[in-house]
Amino acid sequence: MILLLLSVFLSVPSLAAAPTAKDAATFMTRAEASLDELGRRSSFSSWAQQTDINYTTEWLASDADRAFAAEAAKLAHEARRFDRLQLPADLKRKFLLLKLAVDSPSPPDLKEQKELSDAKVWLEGTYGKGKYCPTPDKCLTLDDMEDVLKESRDPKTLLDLWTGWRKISVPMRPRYRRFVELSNKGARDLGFKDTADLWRSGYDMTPEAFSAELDRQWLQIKPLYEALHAYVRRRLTEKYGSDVVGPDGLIPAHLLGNMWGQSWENIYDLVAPPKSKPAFDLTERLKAAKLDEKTMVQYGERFFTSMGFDPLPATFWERSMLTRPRDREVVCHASAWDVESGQDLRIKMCIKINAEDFVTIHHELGHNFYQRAYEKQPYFFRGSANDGFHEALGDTIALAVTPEYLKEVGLIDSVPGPEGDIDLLLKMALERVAFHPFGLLVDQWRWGVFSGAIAPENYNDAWWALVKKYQGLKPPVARTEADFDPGAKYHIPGNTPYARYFLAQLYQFQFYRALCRQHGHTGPLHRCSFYGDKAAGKRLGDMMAMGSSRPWPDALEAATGQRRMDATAILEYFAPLKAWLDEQNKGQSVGWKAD
Ligand code: X8Z
Ligand code: ZN
Repeated sequence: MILLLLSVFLSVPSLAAAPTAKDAATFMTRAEASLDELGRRSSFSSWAQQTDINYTTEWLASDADRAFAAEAAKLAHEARRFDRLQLPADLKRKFLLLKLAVDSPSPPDLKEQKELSDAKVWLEGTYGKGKYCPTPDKCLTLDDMEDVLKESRDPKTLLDLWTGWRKISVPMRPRYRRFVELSNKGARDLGFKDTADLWRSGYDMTPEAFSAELDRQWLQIKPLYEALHAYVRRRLTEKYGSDVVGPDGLIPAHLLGNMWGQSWENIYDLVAPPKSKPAFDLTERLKAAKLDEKTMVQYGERFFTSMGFDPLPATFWERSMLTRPRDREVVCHASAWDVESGQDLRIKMCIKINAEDFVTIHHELGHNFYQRAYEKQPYFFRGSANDGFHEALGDTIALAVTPEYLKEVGLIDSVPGPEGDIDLLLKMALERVAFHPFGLLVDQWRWGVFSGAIAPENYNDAWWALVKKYQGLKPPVARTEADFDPGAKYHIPGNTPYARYFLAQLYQFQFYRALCRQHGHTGPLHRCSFYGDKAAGKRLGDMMAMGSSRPWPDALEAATGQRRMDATAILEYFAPLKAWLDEQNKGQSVGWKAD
């Protein structure tokens, strides 16, 4: 009798408070529809703001950002009632992705939500508008300065630009500090320890395991980086004199041809193997071929279409921003957009005709082709397996931009023989191996900032301690806490997580090696191109179409047969260079004083 009563009681819907898996699925359908709609508005507003920074577009972008973030937080709260249910794996995954939907989550208070979105938009806009004015009538944009950094070998000029650019971030400090507080409030409200805990929760393992995994990978690559660092340090000392590099072994950060010392390919001429005669200079070849910004992008597109991907839509060419407009302020830092779920793909870039931007174009198009590949997935699965996959895709293609490929498409006349291998590998190492420690340290800093391990009073010191530890670089002049040097790197004011680029460095070589093996390439790995290989395209495309529907090891396996992140592909690629560097470094000190 009691049992009977109980079952009658439980079957009355209004009293049966416990939700079912079906309720959870219905809730999720509504949540996806709502975020899809608000996300679209936010993307359009953000595009308008980043391609024309002014009071009105900033207002609109902030408003749409707040609306999206507030809705995501509200839904994540409501979703808690399904926490204890046994749900099918894909639905469970969507609930996790809902909690991770916003990188700087909304605090509960409306006023603070607005303050957070305003701070975000202001920080990014301040970076975008940033200029250094050496004289009152002459102001330089970042891209103006980058042109000089690439070419100039005058330490005074380099130092002036290096310090000049870092003036733009000084006013960011108080607002960044407040941004961190508000974002952490939002993260805690969702049940995370802080924003760093949230950021590290998107990798199908615990945040602690994720950090440990990155450290492990770095240890594998570190000897290669240190060999490159020691070699470059010696050559820079030869060029600039023995007082340039002190007894600590650290390289001054302004001499590396890049504003952040994150990649060093622009000083290739200074460090090229002594007797080598490089077969070609891609920048010079691109200029000689009279390429303009659009044709540069078309070369990139053609690589993808040769592998069987559909051409970019006509709207890509109509709506992308390929050059810096003269009549308005914009955020020039390159990005790829999917404002309308795979239908309206665009890039935003201030393209220069040079080798560095040729690679960046492939990088950005990788994002676009990825976005289109997963467009049919439900809202929460329209993403990559983890954020490192998105960053790796275009870089994988750029690895296949070999001399053999460049000859095939008519950009160079002859392919250097095996005697050119070290030159080619050194160039590539300056571009990619030099990047590893930077890829790691940016979020080491941010995780510390969000967790409170790095106090606001130490923002700058902590940054330079990490640069020293990982990159073995030092600021060319004394820095103080009146500076805010992290803010002079886009991803800090732009609030873009950075560990993704470190992951991408590993994944791209794993993808590349797997595609080369499938392609039947024998010979040294760095001479492999899969231009025109539709089977390689299908292999990548199948993985891309999975979106974020499966844990990342499943996606990695689909593309490579491997389920783990693995540095052996990079080490294999650079093995001949490592042997050469070790030979060059014989009898020289390698590494630097840690403190
Ligand atoms: O920010 C980017 C891309 C856009 S996702 C241009 N990259 C990082 C950087 O510039 O710092 C690509 C390499 C690393
Ligand atoms: Zn990217």
